[in-house]
Amino acid sequence: MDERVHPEVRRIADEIDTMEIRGAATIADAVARALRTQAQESDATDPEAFRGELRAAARTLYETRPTAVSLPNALRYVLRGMSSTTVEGLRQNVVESADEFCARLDRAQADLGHVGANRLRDGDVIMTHCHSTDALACVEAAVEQGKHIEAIVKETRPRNQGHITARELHEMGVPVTLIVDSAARRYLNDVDHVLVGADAVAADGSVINKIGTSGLAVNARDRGTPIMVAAQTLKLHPGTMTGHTVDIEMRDTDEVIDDETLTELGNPTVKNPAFDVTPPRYVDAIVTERGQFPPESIVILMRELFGEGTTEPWVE
Ligand code: RUB
Repeated sequence: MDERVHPEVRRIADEIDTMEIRGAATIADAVARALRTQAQESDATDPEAFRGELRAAARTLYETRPTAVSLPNALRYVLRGMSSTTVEGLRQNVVESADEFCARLDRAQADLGHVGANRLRDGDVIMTHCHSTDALACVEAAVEQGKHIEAIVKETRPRNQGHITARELHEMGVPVTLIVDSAARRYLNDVDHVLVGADAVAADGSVINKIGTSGLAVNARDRGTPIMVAAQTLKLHPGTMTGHTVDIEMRDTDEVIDDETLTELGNPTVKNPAFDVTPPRYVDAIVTERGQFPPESIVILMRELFGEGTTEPWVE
């Protein structure tokens, strides 16, 4: 562990690792705030030492979870704000960039919510997978417009993030039916939209989201149920424009089964991928704060936002 990294930054990195802080947008917000803390608490005496500390903090945060591109996108946004030639100036740069990033994130989610709400009609039933603040922003905006929305919520094994979704929908006044993941196809006939979030969106329009999203999308397409992905532009993966693939996180097997049961079963191999890739042909619309896009045309927005790729700012 790099000694230059502030204990508060390490604590946030640990909480991302253990998923106390989770979900792509929430992770992005947390890492921007962590860099802010590193800058505020830094006792570096020269600009190069200050920059080195910030890069070390960014690397620690970067190495927590590999799939949500919002994490490196947030680090990039904050670090690229460092333009001053003095320590005090750099500190100010980081604080301002981090604050601006978090404010933009909140605004983008609210704007995206209104775009997504326009796809939902009064009386619609949605089916959700995992817990996505971008997806829930669409439901919240629809409810605020006076629409009655009901939800069928998949529990989302192994970590049951569907429980968080169920609670938050209940708090919005949305009637919830909770189902086990394998019951999704059974209930798709009762559903007007599948509504999910994204950890990353690739240049070809593929959507990387919680494991099980792709199976749900294939089933939904088979039943003719539209699939809507709520993903603010922070989820667009710039590296995929130049052929990089998205790393799918493999998590501990103890999330799936405890050691005692595993032994009883004769120690089978257990695999626990956290995310999967839904090809663009199974997605009807990607809803962003900049409007809604058919997945195949998301690359146009990516070119506009990112231009040509550059090296990551936390690389020395
Ligand atoms: C969370 C997940 C969410 C996306 C989008 O996975 O897959 O659908 O991160 O969330 P995990 P948001 O629980 O493993 O982090 O819309 O809040 O960014």
